[in-house]
Amino acid sequence: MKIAVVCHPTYGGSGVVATELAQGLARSGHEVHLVSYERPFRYDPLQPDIYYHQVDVSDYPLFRHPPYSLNLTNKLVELVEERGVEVVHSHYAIPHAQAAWMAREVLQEERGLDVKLACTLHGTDITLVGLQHSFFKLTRFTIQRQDLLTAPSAWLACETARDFHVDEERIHVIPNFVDLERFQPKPSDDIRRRLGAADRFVITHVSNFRPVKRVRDVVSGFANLRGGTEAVLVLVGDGPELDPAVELAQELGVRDDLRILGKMNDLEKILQASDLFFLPSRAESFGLAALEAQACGVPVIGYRTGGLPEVVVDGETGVLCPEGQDVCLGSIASDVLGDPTRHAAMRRAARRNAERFALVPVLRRYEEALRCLVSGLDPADVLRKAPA
Ligand code: GMT
Repeated sequence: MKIAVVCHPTYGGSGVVATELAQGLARSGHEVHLVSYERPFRYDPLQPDIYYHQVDVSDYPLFRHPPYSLNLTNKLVELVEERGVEVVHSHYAIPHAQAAWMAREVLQEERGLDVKLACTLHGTDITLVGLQHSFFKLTRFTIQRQDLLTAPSAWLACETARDFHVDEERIHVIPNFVDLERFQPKPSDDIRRRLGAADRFVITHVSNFRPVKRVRDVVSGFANLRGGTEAVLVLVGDGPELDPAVELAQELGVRDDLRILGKMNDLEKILQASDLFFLPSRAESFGLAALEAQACGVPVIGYRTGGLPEVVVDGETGVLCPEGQDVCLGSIASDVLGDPTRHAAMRRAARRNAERFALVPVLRRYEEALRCLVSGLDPADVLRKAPA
């Protein structure tokens, strides 16, 4: 197949899933065109058979806001006309589902070509941004017109069906996936030493530090560790909530226990050195970071919201507290870390749980669904049969 995969290049789960899927499809022999306005951060330019197309964003002085969606649409039209792309797979609806739909209109009208459209909804495109009045109607219209819609969790599929009036049967749940070779438990005394935690526990949070991640709860939860639990809090990633989180750490007297590492490519090294992972988001459609942590044998402490209960088995591979109860995050973390037998059992269960989301089987589900589209068949038939 000839597939265009469109994504945001920024530090975040949708870009990771899109890039790793594009690379996997290319390894399976498909011609894949990865399209974005910057090189996605997990993209490996040395991999053969994958073509990266950077969309030129018009900077004419008349435009205070460059019309990126139009440049992207034009690029997709070109890819179909010149490279014979058969299916456009958008990751994160806004503005990709709109651009793909416009490109198809142009191609049908001008050339009589029928490119297929697939869209993977990722989270805030549905739960936050797409619901904004200024986006809602166009988002609803264009997602309703995709030939294939997928969501990483049953929870997000349900939210989409309810808020965007899409028949829930039409939204197929294909979970996020993890490279179990890269993300695996490994002894990491050296990294622990470098974190100043040779004889302390390591609690880690990874995100793009946006309000939905509730990073202040990560810090207050950490500050609520009960007496005797000696730990450092490692923060990986960057975004608007980082500074307020550091200020809160200062106020709560735990600033010296923070290790602020910024954005990292070799995230697995930090996860392998971690004892617990904190992810108390307001609503996480899936929580790819929680999956990568579990693959490294790191139990997850978070809130029982969104799709996280589909990824973390409460009480076995981590603990999910009632939403907003940051005190619970700290006390549960102290309980787990204070009980080496329970902690070791959770570590093993976390790895086993992550094995349900291995890269290759998930990749095959996407591949079969896209193949159906291109052959004019209904992807629902193969997706219904495939294992959950
Ligand atoms: O940051 C991104 O790339 C998108 C982001 C979002 O804001 O929607 O992440 C989402 O997509 C990931 C991959 O499917 C999921 O694992 C994350 O849970 C999800 N984030 C949220 O729902 C907040």
